[in-house]
Amino acid sequence: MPFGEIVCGSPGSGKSTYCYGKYQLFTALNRPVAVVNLDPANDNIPYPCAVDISSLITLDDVMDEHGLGPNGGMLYCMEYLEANYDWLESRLKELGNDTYLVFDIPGQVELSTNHESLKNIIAKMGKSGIRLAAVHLCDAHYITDASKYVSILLLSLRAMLHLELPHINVLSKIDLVTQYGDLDFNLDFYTEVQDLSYLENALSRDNPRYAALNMAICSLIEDFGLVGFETLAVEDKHSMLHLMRVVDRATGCVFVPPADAAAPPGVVPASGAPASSRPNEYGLFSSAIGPIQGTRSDVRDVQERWIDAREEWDAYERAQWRKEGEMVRDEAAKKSKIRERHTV
Ligand SMILES: Nc1nc2c(ncn2[C@@H]2O[C@H](COP(=O)(O)OP(=O)(O)OP(=O)(O)O)[C@@H](O)[C@H]2O)c(=O)[nH]1
Ligand SMILES: [Mg+2]
Repeated sequence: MPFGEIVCGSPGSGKSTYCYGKYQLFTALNRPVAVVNLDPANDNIPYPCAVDISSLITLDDVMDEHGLGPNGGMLYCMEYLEANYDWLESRLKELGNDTYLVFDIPGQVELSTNHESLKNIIAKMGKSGIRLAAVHLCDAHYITDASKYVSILLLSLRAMLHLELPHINVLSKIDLVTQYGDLDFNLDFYTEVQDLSYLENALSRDNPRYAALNMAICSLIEDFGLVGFETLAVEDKHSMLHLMRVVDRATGCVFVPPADAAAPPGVVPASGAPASSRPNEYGLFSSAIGPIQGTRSDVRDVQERWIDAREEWDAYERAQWRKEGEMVRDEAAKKSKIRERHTV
């Protein structure tokens, strides 16, 4: 049964970059992965694209032919894809059952909040046995302003209610959050979405006219307790690994490598038994079983890494990379010396 994720979110929230990061991470872990581009406006696709909507329909053609602007054209493309779902289905089938599918979705928020086509396409994929989760990216800089934070809470809730998938909201580009000013609270306040009444002061300060309305929205969101956030810094492998575990758990995906799979670089096999009959040791990072542990699995860790002690961590990581680089260089020099000795 194929598993996968729908990567949605507002324009520029980091969807395509995350899809590429996921592709690189899975490739490093020897997990078969394919990225499907469903954004007909994606001109510079950063990742190797297994299926591209542009081979079915392009935004430029739609705009020329039907006299539509870019937004209307985008909706038309999604409706066209829905009407021609067979095209997508046959391409997904070619990728096989074991390939993890990552769908890069256009940034128009109506696609994930009120337009029907994406939802219908997802329902059709569900019927063909694909188990999907929605990963909804919101730019983390919105949490630096209380009223903008309220709007991403609402947007996330709308996307959850509309898409009806296991849903993970993510504050993306968390590494940049300090550039937009100080946070009124610790990061866990924003990710756990509890005690929103504390926002009252900030809301009255930033947007006094609608403070009461904003507070009413907050209490509604709090009452239902559906919205929460993970965090993401796409260049940070710990952050990517943590999010991968969260998504795997949401879809129920447990990755077991095939018996003849090579271990990812640096992994030492513990026994001679075939991988399929051992505990999932190569896929430790990939397992949806057990509590989610590891670096950056605690939001206080993320707070320390990107907000409280960012510079110290940057310096530490630079030193680690330098050390790793030196080790690789020494290893390569040793190998070339041995080769030279053998050739003499
Ligand atoms: N610092 C930082 N920059 C990021 C991160 N993720 C994405 N970006 C940058 O954000 C910008 C937008 O990223 P995209 O991946 O194109 O965003 P998108 O959501 O696909 O945009 P649209 O397809 O236009 O909706 C790019 O310049 C990325 O390099 C991140 O985790 N950290
Ligand atoms: Mg994109």
